[in-house]
Amino acid sequence: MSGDPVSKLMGVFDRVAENAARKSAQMIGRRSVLSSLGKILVGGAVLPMLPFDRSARAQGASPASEKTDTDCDYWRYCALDGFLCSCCGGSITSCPPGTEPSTVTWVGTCQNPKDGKDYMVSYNDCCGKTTCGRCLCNSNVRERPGYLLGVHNDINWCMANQPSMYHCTVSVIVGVAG
Ligand code: ABN
Repeated sequence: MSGDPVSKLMGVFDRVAENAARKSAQMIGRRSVLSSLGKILVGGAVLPMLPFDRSARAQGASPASEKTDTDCDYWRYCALDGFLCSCCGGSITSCPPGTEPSTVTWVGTCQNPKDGKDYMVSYNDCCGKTTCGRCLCNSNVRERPGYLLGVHNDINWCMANQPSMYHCTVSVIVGVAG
């Protein structure tokens, strides 16, 4: 070994590294390294094959039953064609101030996902102001053509009111199927 300080220092590093390598080789052993490597390889191959939940719920989407009364796909709006009164200063069952419910109406039958029951829903238009313009929904479950007026939703049901201006639509449960 040469006598300059840098070479001496490098020699010390070499010896420390060599000793550490020898010690770890004595303690760990080739078999244990191979077995750990094997576990990592098998785990990496099996993990992607495990089943996991790909549903919308698992990805954080709210289920249909959690829709609110300002969402068009809220269950009670299954046969509604019009503006939601819940978005227009009223609520799901009450007309906004300055308007009144239509005296004639149309009905739909919608299933509540929470209890699985079918409910008869009366869609009353609220009359007396110009159209609200917010939350336009158009769902037509079991809707029938215009000659079956009671189950046709594409009509201004304010026609029998005075004034007959259409503003928005409420959804009132009027019955439940046995
Ligand atoms: N029943 C809601 C509505 C009002 C006016 C025109 C079409 C539909």
